Amino acid sequence: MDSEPDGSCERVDEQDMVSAMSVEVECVASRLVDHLAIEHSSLVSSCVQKIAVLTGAGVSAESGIPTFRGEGGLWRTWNATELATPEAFRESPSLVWEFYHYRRCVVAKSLPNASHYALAVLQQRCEQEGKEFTLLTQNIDGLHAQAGSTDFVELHGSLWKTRCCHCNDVRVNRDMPICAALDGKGAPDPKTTDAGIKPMDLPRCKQCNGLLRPHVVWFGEALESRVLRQVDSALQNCDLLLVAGTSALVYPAAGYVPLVSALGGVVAEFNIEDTPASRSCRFKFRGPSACTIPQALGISLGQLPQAPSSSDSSA
Ligand code: BV8
Ligand code: ZN
Repeated sequence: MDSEPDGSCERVDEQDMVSAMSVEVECVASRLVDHLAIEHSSLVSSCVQKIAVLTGAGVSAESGIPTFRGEGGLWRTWNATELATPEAFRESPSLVWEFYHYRRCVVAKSLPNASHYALAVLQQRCEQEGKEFTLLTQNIDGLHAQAGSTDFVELHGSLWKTRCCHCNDVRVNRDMPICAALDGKGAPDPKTTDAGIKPMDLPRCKQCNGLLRPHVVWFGEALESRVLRQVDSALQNCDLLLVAGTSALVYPAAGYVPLVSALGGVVAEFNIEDTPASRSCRFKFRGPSACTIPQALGISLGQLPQAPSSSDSSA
């Protein structure tokens, strides 16, 4: 990174970056640690003043949470895009609550992985260095918060919040099960018969006893205007966008990569394979994100807070 005599340097020194990084990085842990630590610790170089990160289900895959399109993306005979809709909830609130109860059970047993921790460390670093940093996640699992990320934007809501269909009261709810009728329900096996729970026995609002729904954005529903404003301010004049673990197929999030690239920002993609977003990405880090994200950020795993191992959790 050549600096100008006055110390300022041209935004993202094209040639250096391209020549230094025009290799698709295969994530072969040991060999790469040295390589990346040397080569890429400048991914977030002094020229980069405004950083945004967009994450998807792939960053939680190594925490044991099935992605939407990967292995385990099907629940019973349904794929998530069919059940995560207002129509499905209108037709069978019991079935949809079984689906979300199952996901709450899976996530409740999961811990953040190095992807989540490295992004929390990146946020701290950026704040120390006076850089603007915004984490945008499509994930509703809350693992970014558990890893120490703060003020991040949950584009599609949270598994751990409910909203009343009658009075719109929104509140955090970590009760497991969220209501007695769902206890032991939600099994993903296609042979499982739907519980057919009566609406009065499903989660009810403490304010008005109305039917509660998960406080998530379903397909066909708009994102909250507050969230859209936060996205806007994060992506305007964004120097560097890190996009991790997303298939870039669901909008509006899938549009953020080409947008930043079109606005002259640099995009780095972390994924185990190419996606429709890859063509807008200057850097492609291929491999499991719990490996590639810490390396590309020059964060050695030793620096990451270790998720308490199972023996600790019993403490
Ligand atoms: C809306 C919450 C409008 C609920 C979710 C334009 C074109 C086409 C369609 C549309 C369009 N605009 C709108 C649409 C319709 C729709 C849409 O995009 N449909 C798609 C399917 C084509 N969008 C909407 O409906 C949105 N709303 O547009 O409203 C509107 C406006 C005004 C008024 C009324 C309406 C709402 C979209 C949000 C839906 N809710 N989630 C819930 O979770 O239950 S979306 C949900 O699915 C997730 O949040 C996420 O966004 C998406 C899943 O995608 P990913 O997270 O990327 O996961 P996926 O499994 O697909 O991929 C994982 C990736 O990780 C893979 O690439 C894999 O290779 C990689 N990977 C795996 N392991 C690893 C890894 N990478 C690294 N390391 C690993 N270890
Ligand atoms: Zn209510």
